[in-house]
Amino acid sequence: MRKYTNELKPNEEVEVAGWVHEKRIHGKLIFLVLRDREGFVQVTLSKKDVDEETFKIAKKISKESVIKVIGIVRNEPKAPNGIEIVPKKIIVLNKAQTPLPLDPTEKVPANLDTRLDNRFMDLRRPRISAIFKIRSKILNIVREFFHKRGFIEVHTPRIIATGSEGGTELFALDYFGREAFLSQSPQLYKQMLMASGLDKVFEIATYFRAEEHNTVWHLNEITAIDCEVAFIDSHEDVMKILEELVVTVINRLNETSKKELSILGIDEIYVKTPFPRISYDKALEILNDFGIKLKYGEDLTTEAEKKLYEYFKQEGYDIYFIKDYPYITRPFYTYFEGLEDKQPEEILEMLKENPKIKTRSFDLDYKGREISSGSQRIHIYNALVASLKFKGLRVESFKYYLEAFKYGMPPHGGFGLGIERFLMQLLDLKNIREAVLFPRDRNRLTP
Ligand code: AMO
Repeated sequence: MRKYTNELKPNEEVEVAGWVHEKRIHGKLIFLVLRDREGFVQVTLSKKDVDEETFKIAKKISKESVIKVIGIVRNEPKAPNGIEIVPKKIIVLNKAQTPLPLDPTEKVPANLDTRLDNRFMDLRRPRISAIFKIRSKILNIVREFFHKRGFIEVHTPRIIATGSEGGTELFALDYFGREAFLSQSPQLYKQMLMASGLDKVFEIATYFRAEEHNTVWHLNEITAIDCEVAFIDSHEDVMKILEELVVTVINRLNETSKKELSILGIDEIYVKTPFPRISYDKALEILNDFGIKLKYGEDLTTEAEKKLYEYFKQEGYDIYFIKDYPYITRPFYTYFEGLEDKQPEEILEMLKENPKIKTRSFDLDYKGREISSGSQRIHIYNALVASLKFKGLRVESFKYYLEAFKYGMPPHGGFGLGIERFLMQLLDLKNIREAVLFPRDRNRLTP
């Protein structure tokens, strides 16, 4: 049975398999360093211990070739992890060509583009694979978190007929002669499910965003954690779930991913709770004091977000909520006060008079970047129709969605938390592309 390099004990006969990370020849001695998913082990061949054939194989083998080694584990204080394998047999499973496109030992540095072009090879670097082990762990913790609280995991369509987050960010496609789009969010579906009685749902979903931005902070294909909960009193209930989720992820990572975090140079991820909650109005006041003047109703700029982080950092907070945004900065489905028992025309009038009316919405910022947004949603049919009209959207296109609001839709709310942005801030990655195996941005369609 094959063992990983972190499972080896002295004096056992073992079989290990992996890549030739390093090869050093010193006359009658050859050292191979075999690398597998879990680490490294030195394979030591001395002419007097191994047969001629095995010695020849080791001498000839190119770096990054895939090999299987059968041999005895020995204590060796001089070896990197205190043990070595004296091989009985080395089998070359596949020879690597030379020269290599990238150096997995990281002795030769490579820029991000070269690394992403050769991602399969880049991932052989322990520092890089650690990011994805942590990503997998996060998803596990998230699933556990939601299941424990009675949420149901769902999957909503990725091919959709109408967008939810604003018309300019959709990738169009031909769906048997009809216009369709790649989903930019499960928003409309998770809301419709609130009328189904499923009550509390979550989804780990891929979003497609046809955004033109080409920054270290934007992707065109992302994965996010979405949740939706019925029978809430306000957006505060949703913020509480989001805060608990983020804190749980951080605490559990600190407990269970020590090895991967330490490979990335992180001792412990820091989180101070409870997360502060400030209103959009208050954020504008703080920014004003910092000399940043935003027009009321304008979204926070990158510079403004950075300044706000400076403000919270003084108190030791890395993560904080900004809430109660004005209506004009939020999507059409966001709840605001005073919608009960009104005709669509009355609500339209209300919005025209005050388009900056406060909504029950929030963003969660982590070290100066938005990682999640959410809100209580409008659950009243007439109000939703008015809001669609006010935002200049065609009510007809949302007919299938609006139906769910006619026959018993409870008050509800939820959030979307981008995994890549979360991971980027958690691990202090410089570029969001580091947090995706095969990123999709404006220029990158392969690999
Ligand atoms: P929003 O559009 O804010 O909200 O998206 C939710 C979260 O998804 C991530 N995200 C992105 N990450 C990288 N690159 C992008 N281009 C990108 N766009 C979004 C962010 C963001 O916070 N339906 C609402 C959520 C809700 O209210 O439930 C929505 O989609 O982390």
